[in-house]
Amino acid sequence: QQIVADKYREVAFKKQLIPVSQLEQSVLFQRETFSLVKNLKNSTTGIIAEHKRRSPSKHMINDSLNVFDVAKGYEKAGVCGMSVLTDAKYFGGSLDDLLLARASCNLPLLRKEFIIDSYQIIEAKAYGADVILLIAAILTQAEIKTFSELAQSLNLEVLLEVHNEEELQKSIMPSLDLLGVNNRNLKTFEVSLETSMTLSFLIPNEFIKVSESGISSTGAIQVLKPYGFKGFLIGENFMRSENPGDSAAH
Ligand code: IGP
Repeated sequence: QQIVADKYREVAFKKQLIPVSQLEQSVLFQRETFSLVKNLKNSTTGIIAEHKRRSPSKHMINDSLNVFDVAKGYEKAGVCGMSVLTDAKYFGGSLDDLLLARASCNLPLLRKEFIIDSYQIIEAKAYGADVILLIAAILTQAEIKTFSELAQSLNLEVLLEVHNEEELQKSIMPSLDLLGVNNRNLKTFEVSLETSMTLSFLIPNEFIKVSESGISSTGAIQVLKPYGFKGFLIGENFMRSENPGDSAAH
């Protein structure tokens, strides 16, 4: 909840600095977006590879890499999409990271952010994202509806993240594209792949199922596939490597 409070302040400040009208005029805002859904449907591996320098649970992961190279490496490895953390305070990311990733590759890019305001969705597109993340734990049903419909109108895809059944039940709506189960409990930081397995049965088939966090082996992917998961969001496991693209390639 501290993160959410920080985000409200951050957005209020940014709105004054760069108004929406200015974001909407940017070249990237006008471009055609890439589809993560399409890539995942056509893939046998389903990997969404993340750029993450650090996290509140693991502190430093890897600070010595250049996003541009990481994005190139992931693209070369043939992943379906890339996730870029843009939160500075807790994850050491930035919108510049997103811009650099956009300049470096043609992968669908997910803006990994705590979205609590429409402004961040316009911003996501203006900085090169194709997909936005909405976290059910921090949003009301009405907010999920407003934000996902806005994203849809901008041709951005929506990955909605849940961690339990209650979050899932309140969130299911047609304006979502991908449903992600976060195996990490954001309050305790505990990770369990069981979360994905249990919730998989409750996710309607029209959504692409994504399993997020704590996936550290191809074995884990093989375990999750029979539960209908098409996407696997992996951060730390790749970022610990000196060359994340090489890790993502096996
Ligand atoms: C990646 P991991 O355990 O492979 O590094 O996890 C990703 O799932 C994780 O970074 C994440 C996240 C989030 C980060 C999932 N949901 C919400 C910040 C906010």
